Amino acid sequence: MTTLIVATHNQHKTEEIAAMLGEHFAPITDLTQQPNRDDHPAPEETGKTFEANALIKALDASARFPDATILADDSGLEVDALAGAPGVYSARYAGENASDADNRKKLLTVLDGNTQRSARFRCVLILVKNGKVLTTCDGTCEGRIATAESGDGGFGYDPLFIPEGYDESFGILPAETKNQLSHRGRALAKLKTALSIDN
Ligand code: ITT
Repeated sequence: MTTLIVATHNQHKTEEIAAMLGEHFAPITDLTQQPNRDDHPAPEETGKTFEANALIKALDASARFPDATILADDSGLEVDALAGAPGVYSARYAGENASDADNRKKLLTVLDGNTQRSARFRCVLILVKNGKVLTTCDGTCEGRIATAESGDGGFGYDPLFIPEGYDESFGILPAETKNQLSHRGRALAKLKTALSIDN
C-alpha cells in the first residue's frame, strides 16, 4: 500500500484523515512523526486563501520528502456576522501563539449578544508528489456558532460549532458523525472519488 505523509503539525487532522483514508494508504503519518521532527517546522502561511496556504504546506513538505505522497490540509471557520472572519486566520485568531481555547473564547466574546450565528467550516486538500500537484479538493460544512461551549470531542472550534440539521456541537457528536458531515470529510470524499477509491 502507498504511504502518505500529511503535511501538518495538527495531529487531530491526521487522525481524522487516517479514519477516512486508512484502508487505502498505510502508514499515514504527519510532520510530527518524522525522524528529526524539529527539522520540519511549519512553513509560514502567507496565503490569502485556503488553497494558497494548502499549496504552501504541500510544496514545503514535498521538497522535504520528494519520494513521498503528501496531503496538505488548510481549513478554517467563516462566520457571516464577521464578514467571513476568522477564515484563513482561524488558527491564530486570538494571536500568533493562541491555543484553541483562546480562539474559542475570543469568538464567543466577539459574538456576544449577536443573534446572527451562521457560519461554515471550509477545507482545501492538496495531494502532491515530487513537487507536482496531483489533485485539489475542497469541502464545506454549514452550521452555526453556539452561545456556549459544549463537549470536548474534536479540536479547534468544534465545541462551538453546531452543524446544520443537528442540535449538538461537533464537541459532543461522535467522531464518525463529524467525519461524515465535516468540511474535511467532504473534501476527503471528493479526494477518494478523484483517486477512484470506493467510498
Ligand atoms: P497545520 O497548519 O499544521 O495543518 P493548523 O491547525 O495550524 O495545522 P490550519 O492553518 O489549517 O491548521 O488552521 C486551521 C484552524 O481552523 C485550526 O487550528 C482550527 O482552529 C480550525 N479548524 C479547522 N478544521 C477544524 C475542525 O475540523 N474542527 C474545529 N476547528 C477546525
